[in-house]
Amino acid sequence: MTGPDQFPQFPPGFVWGVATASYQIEGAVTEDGRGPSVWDTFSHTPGRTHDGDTGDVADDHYHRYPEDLDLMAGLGVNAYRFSIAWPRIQPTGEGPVNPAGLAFYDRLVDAMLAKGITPAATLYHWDLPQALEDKGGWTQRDIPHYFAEYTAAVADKLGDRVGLWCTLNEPFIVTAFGYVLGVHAPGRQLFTDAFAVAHHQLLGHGLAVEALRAANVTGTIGVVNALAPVHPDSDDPADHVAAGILDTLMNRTYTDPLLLGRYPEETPAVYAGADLSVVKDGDLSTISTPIDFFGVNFYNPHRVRAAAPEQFGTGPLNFETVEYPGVPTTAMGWPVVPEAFTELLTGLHERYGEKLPPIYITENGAAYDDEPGPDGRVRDDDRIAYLDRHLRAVHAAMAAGADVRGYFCWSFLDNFEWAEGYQKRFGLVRVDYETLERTPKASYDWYRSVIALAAAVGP
Ligand code: GBH
Repeated sequence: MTGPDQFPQFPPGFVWGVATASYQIEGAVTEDGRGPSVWDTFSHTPGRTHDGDTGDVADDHYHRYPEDLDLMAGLGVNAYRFSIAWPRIQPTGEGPVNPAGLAFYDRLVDAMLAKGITPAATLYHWDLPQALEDKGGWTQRDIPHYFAEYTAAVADKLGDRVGLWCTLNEPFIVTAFGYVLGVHAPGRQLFTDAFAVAHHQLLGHGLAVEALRAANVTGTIGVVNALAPVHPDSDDPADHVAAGILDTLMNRTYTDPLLLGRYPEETPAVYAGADLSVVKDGDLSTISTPIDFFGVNFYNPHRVRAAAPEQFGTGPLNFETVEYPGVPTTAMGWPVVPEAFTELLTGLHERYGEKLPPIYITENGAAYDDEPGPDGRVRDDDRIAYLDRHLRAVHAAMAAGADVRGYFCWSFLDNFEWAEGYQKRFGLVRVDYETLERTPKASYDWYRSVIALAAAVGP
């Protein structure tokens, strides 16, 4: 593995950051008037998460954020992507704001700014107020309107200090994992309503952009998608068709309406049984309201082949995923294919051309089975190699013309990895879940030297 001294040069002003999300790190779930979210309900339902883990305490970041920001400052990052818990701001998702909830993020943002760290706030990283799920959640058209009201309340308080606003995190994962497969909160297994879940999230994004613009926020505005190239397993045309189905299902059904103002022609077939009447006049122009940046989360590509149609979630999907031959995997079992990151970024450029705003890599990282040595130190060479190779892949895409402005490593701290609980660790900093003690891993030092090197050459 190459050391940071041989690292490719990123342009002056490139943003170096780390990312987290509220329910994964905060804990303090009943404090200062926070209401329950779908993740409280889901994680407290027996059998839903690994070992029954919940976010009740998580990293206790709600109380330990000063220490966390000290560690972040030590890393030298110039931005921090965190998320705001909607049920702290509005315990039932509607109505008057809870001042104590807003005050937490007010303190957090000021503490970041005092350290020269730009706040990058995500408004929705999956913790929907449970009261809104009780009304039907994202299947319902009033949820996007509640989301816009919540956004306006946050913008009113933080609009003068947040540098980057991310409306939604990964709407496809919410649709697929939360409402179709049922492996994430709210744990529903819908069929024909899956498309409504996708559409209403996208509409919520558009209305939130309008609310942020109306509030005259000083920061830039974007949305975050989990994107992945889909590769056919062979040259067989049927495998190419299969790859197209998954590409439409997970990527283009989200990126096309956001950037082109229309759904792909194939969306109704892929979201079989979709009730397209949920798309009302004007929705697509709201959804495609111009944004300032496009957030991309990348973990791994997918390889698929044609398969006999199986009634699965959204409909009869004629594909199955297969393994990448000869490729290492992370502790999640996800294949490590950095070239696909370059392909993804240059592919976005090709498909969307001048409709594509500048890109931020809002998440990229890996889980490994970290074992601390006798000195308590985690020597996570595998994570360093993953990050090294993926940053080089981003650089290669930039050399080929992709307009990437920054990179946020997932994740700053080990945290509650959703259905996988605390077993899977993505952090640059280790968390001991008995003592909640934080210990930087070798990857923390590595990332610090990458950032320091970039700072030494620019601006
Ligand atoms: C992100 O989601 C989330 O934003 C974040 O909260 C989370 O902690 C983090 O990633 C790590 O999981 O079919 O085996 O190839 C990532 C969504 C969905 C991306 C599954 C990778 C590959 C599964 N992921 N996907 S596989």
